[in-house]
Amino acid sequence: MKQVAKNFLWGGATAANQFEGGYQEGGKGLSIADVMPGGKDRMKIIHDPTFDFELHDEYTYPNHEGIDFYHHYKEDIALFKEMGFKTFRMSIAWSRIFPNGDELEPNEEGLQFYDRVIDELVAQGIEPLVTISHYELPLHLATAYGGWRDRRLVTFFERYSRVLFERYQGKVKYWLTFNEINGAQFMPMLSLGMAIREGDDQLQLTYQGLHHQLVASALATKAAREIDPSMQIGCMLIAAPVYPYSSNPEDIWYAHDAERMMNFFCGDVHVRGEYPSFAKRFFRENGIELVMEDGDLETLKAHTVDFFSLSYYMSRTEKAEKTEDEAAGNIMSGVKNPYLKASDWGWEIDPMGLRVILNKLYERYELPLFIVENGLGAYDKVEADGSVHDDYRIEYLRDHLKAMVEAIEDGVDVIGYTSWGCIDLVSASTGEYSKRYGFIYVDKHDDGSGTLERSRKDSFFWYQDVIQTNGASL
Ligand code: BGP
Repeated sequence: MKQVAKNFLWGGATAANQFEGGYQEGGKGLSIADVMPGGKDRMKIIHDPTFDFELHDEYTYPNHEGIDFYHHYKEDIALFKEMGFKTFRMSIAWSRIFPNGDELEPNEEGLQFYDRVIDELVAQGIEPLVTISHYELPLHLATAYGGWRDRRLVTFFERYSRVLFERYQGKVKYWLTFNEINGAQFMPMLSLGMAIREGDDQLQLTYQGLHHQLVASALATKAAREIDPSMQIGCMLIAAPVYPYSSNPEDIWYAHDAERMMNFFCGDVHVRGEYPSFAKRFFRENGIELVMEDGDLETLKAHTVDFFSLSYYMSRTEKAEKTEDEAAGNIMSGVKNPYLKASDWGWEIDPMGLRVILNKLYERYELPLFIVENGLGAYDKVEADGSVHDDYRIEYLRDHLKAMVEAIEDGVDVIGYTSWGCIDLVSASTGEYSKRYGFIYVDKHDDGSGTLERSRKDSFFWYQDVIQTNGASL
């Protein structure tokens, strides 16, 4: 039986804005996630760069309550422990620590909440894996500064990161700077907190904003090394192989170009410390001129990441000449792949794609890889006795974990796996509760009803077994 390394980091992943709730407790300010409505307009708004970042009476806001981890954290961590988690990926809500984002001093009450959570994890022997920014920019930075278009956010982010590193040194070893940083290329509004106004050059501003984030990430990495050199800082990208639809050389080139723009554009800056040549050509041909400060290029070069983390949900298939027949993807879409089935939300299921992209990333970067998101969003049915028979989720996860094990056999250094939404939470793209990923069911529904009671799905026991046998039971 194939197993993974003894110290492999099995666990689950979450993001503050999608599960904490308590959106105005403990002095927290509003974040951009707090103005994302639930319901059918969510997806439209995420892709609408002209969004106004305001609360509207006609909408509901599921992120305000999430699943109330804010008050249930002890119970939830106990369940993670019961499953055998070695690690737990969480994010810190920037607006709990700096309610407006631009203050000089942090909000002590916000820090105390994370003290409690992190201390509880450490007490339970679970290694915290912390994302510093996961689609939850303080709202004030979006409305008063225009989000990451403004260079001053680099300083605010660095200040915020330093506060976290100082507070949690000795307790948190693994850090991720920006969740899915390459998401900026597909949905600048959510990733960069940046609305596009009349007269704006969207492409220029997107890559300028991304440059600011990349510099901010490098400066945070520098800060971590100054404060506690044993910290491990990772980048985090949405990763996917991009397949050519056919053997037509035009399709092959198109897919190759799309693949490197998606995976290696930010990856190269994070790992190699420089913009790749294809990025420079892209800038040239699209009239993009990055405004840099003296020392930016040196900063990027000097403070590269220790490991590479990724989310993987699906592969992408591209053809040079597109038909109407498009697949609905996770923030990026290609054409439908005739060999793949899709989830209820149209996300194509492709375990082999995980093996492919892990190999590609490792061959290029030779850094430890950490899969920090993967999973199946599905409708669950609760039986009369309270059980949830989620064999579809087990099948998805088993197939992906098997592909991961194959990649490890190929020689890829994968150090951990945290399944996305290990406890049911609010979907980022649809704002639904009913798009569930968890091993733990939470009684909370799209109309806002529910007791918030937690219960174990079949997948809970399955994953417990996988962890206990260190992958041998797969
Ligand atoms: C990733 C995000 C997560 C998460 C996940 C699943 O892109 O980092 O925040 O939500 O996708 O997506 P969704 O919630 O839209 O199903």
